[in-house]
This record gives sequence, structure tokens and C-alpha cells, in this order.
Amino acid sequence: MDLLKIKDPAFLKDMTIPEMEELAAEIRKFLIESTSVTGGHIGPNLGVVELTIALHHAFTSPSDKFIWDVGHQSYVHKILTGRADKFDTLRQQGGLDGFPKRKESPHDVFETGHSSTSLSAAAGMAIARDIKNEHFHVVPIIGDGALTGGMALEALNHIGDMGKEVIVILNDNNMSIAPNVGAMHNMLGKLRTSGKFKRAKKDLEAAMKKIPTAGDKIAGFAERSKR
Ligand SMILES: Cc1ncc(C[n+]2csc(CCOP(=O)(O)OP(=O)(O)O)c2C)c(N)n1
Repeated sequence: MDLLKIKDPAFLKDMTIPEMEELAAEIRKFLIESTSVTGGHIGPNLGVVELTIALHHAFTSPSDKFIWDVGHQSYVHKILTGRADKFDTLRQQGGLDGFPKRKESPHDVFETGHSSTSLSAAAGMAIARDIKNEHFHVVPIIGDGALTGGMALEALNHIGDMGKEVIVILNDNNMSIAPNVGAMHNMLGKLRTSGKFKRAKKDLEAAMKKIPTAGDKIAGFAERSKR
């Protein structure tokens, strides 16, 4: 499809998985071609192409609020919200900003540079939403690197304590600018790869497949739940 003609992400709602896979390939090509001319943050954005498509497919921006913790990771979001035609001006004076900018689009609801701030912003938006009795999702997207920032941990503590509905997307890709270190990183790594977890999953899937008729469906559901 012609990415330059995208005006609104609503078109994603009707797309099939193969169509979205094709779109992901087109976006990737576009990102590589355009940032090879203008410069910009290519890696973090190539890492969230499918994720960003999935978010705009599942939620309805701008009524649902996406809060990009790593602001320079919002290029795909910018493409899907009608700004692909401005990518030739990326990070130039008067051009497309390299970070979310509220004055640029109603789809940019929080401006970031510093990492680890998204959960705190999400907490505030969720509190305000509930005071005003409004109904929308608040969806911060945070990487495993940024999650180790103290402000993110305080906000997570706060959100859990308040019991507010916030959908935190953890993009655990085992990497930040450099490889991650620390207890949090080790814990997430273990969760992902522990032998016990893998064995339990395998046993569970095998057991489920033995259940007549619905077995395959249940095994598929279990696989999706794991992801
Ligand atoms: C407080 C602070 N420290 C450092 C940086 C520089 N910085 C920008 S992105 C990033 C790594 C982000 O890694 P992660 O959250 O795992 O996201 P990924 O790019 O892997 O999706 C860092 C350290 C920053 N923006 N803010």
C-alpha cells in the first residue's frame, strides 16, 4: 500500500494477519530508505514494527492513549497516524519531530526524551480518566531497559496499589542501547527461558492435544497466553 496516503490508523481494524505482515515489510523498507537519507533512530523502530501495527489494530487511538516510553521509538506510530509524507523532513528545523509531539498530532499524547517516564504518565492519565468518569485505555509501552529506571518502578508500585486499569506493554527484547544487566534483567530472562517453564509448557500442550475435539484449540490458546 502507499504509506504516504495513510491518514488515520482506523484502516488497520479490517486488515487480516497476512495483510498486516505485508504492511510490516513495507514499513520496514520505508524506514530503512527514509532514515538512510535523513538519519534518525532506525534500530529501535525496526524492533517495534509488528508491535505498533498490533497496537493500532487492537486499540483505537487517539481515544485510547499510547505512551511511548522511548520516544524515539514512535516512528512507526507516526507512519500509521498519517505522517509518512513528512519523513523527508525528520529531525530538521520545522520538520517532523523525532519524538512524540502533542502539537504534531492528537495521536501523540505524551512527550518524552528521558526514558522510564511512561508508567508515571500513565498513572496520572488513568487517575484523571476515572475522576472524569471517562472510558478509554491507557497503554504505556516500555522496554526491559527502561523498566529498570527507578521512576518506572515507583509508578508500577503506585498503579498496582491504586488498582487503576492501565495496560502496560512490556517490550522485553533482552536489549537496550547496550546489553542489559541487573536483577530485573536476570529475572525476566529466567522467566522467558527457564527449563521448568519450558517443560511445563510442553507437558501442558501435549496433555491438551489429547483432549478430543477442542484439544488443539486449547493448546493454541495456551500458546497465545504464554506469548
Ligand atoms: C533516563 C535516561 N537514561 C538513558 C537514556 C538513553 N536511552 C535512550 S533509549 C535507551 C534504551 C532503551 O532500552 P529499552 O527500554 O529496552 O527499549 P528498546 O530500545 O530495547 O525497545 C537509553 C538507555 C534516556 N533516554 N533516558
